[in-house]
Amino acid sequence: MKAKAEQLPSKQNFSEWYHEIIQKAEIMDVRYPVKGLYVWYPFGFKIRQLVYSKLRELHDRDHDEVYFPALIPETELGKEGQHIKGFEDEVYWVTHGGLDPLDVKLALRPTSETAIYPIFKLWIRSHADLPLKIYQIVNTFRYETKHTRPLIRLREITSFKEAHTAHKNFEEAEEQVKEAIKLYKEFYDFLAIPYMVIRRPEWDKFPGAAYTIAFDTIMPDGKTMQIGTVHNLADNFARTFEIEYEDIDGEHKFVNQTCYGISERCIAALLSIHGDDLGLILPFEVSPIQIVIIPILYKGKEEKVLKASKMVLEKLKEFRVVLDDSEDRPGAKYYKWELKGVPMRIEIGPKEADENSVVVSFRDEKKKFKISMDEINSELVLQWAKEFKDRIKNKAIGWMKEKVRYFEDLNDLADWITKGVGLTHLCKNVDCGMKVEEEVKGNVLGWFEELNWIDAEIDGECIICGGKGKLVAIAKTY
Ligand code: P5A
Repeated sequence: MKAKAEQLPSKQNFSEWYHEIIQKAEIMDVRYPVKGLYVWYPFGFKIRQLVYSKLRELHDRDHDEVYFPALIPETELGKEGQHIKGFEDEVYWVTHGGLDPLDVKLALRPTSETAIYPIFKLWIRSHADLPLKIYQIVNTFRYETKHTRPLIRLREITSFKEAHTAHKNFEEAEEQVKEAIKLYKEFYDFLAIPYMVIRRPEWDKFPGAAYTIAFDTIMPDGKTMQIGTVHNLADNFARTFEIEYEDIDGEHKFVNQTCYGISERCIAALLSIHGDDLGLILPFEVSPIQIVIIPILYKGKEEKVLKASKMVLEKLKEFRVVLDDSEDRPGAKYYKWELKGVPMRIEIGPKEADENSVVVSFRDEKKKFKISMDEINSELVLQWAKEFKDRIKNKAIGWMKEKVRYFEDLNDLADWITKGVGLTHLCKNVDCGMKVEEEVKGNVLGWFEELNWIDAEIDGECIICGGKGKLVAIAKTY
């Protein structure tokens, strides 16, 4: 299982860098013999576990976790017209049980609306059953025809977190959309990943939704990646699946629903945005190893240095700490743990052992500093962890700001989106949207819901018709 310790390609060649880091840092084994399916290595799986336990914690505040089956009868999957139209090209079908053809074909879930909502019909009787908020973290299957890539475009999405909610009316569903956006913001802030919150245009919303709001981030090559979506389904699915409740006044009404999802693309973004030419850079909270202690061993002084190292290990045992007392040279040890993204390193040589001190450095900085061993405690480590996250977040925002530019000229916009994200103003007319996509050969991500780190005017003239427009992002996308 040992990955080769050769140098990584520079992150400037992002595609190669990504391909290599996924394997060298032992995130995924890409040798599984089915296209678009990959194997999680133990190290990658630990990152997944840490990231997803945060996602669970956030949902557990006011959602219940459930599990629905992976197989969906064709009769249910096909019920909602828009939904099936959106997914029919992507569904894997189970047609046989052994040698017997099945009476009703079964779809491997591409997402679970049509598995869950027939059961919502049974669970929801009265207004007292609402709101209903559930989620599951499961695998889903999509027969993707665009270029597949580990964590980014999968045919088996192994970590599909999908939440589904039902409410009394459209307004309450709309409130839930806002809640879900808040939840996703908290999640991505936790990972120090900058995002844009964008309302998708009509032609790019989730099949069956009234509207879709997406989280997009910018990858190192300037292309954007959708790292989560929140959909207001209104009563579209409720009408199809007859999900009704009895209101206080005895009247029967359809529920209004929302759903929102995040996949392991959140991990792809985490690795890609923070990593550098030396390897991964992981925030303290989601790093399988948070601190590495490296004893610098000289002949005759080993015992003292190891004793001091073990003392530090003991002091920090509440964290995920490794004392690397292997035979490797210090340089090889630095290389190994840098590649794995370990945020903090503590070195102890004979001099430090004598002085009762240690040398501390962080994965994102070149500088080292000395500190007395007595000063090290968990409060200080957590303070360092917070400062570390602030630094990598600010660095990511600073970098992304440079990748976003405003344009009033179509040719300039077309040139730029081969390198980054273009901003311009666009009206809501579908023809204008189609025209701009055609002219610049990119995607209209949609209209900004909020600007956070983006510096531009919300209102302006539509770049196509000159009418009243709002700020949009246009980009090449993953
Ligand atoms: C919301 C949850 C849904 O499926 N149903 C339940 C809704 N939305 S979605 O936009 O189609 O998908 C949610 C997010 O999943 C990621 N994603 C993928 N990740 C990896 N490989 C894929 N093939 C893939 N397809 C979608 C996107 O981040 C998307 O926003």
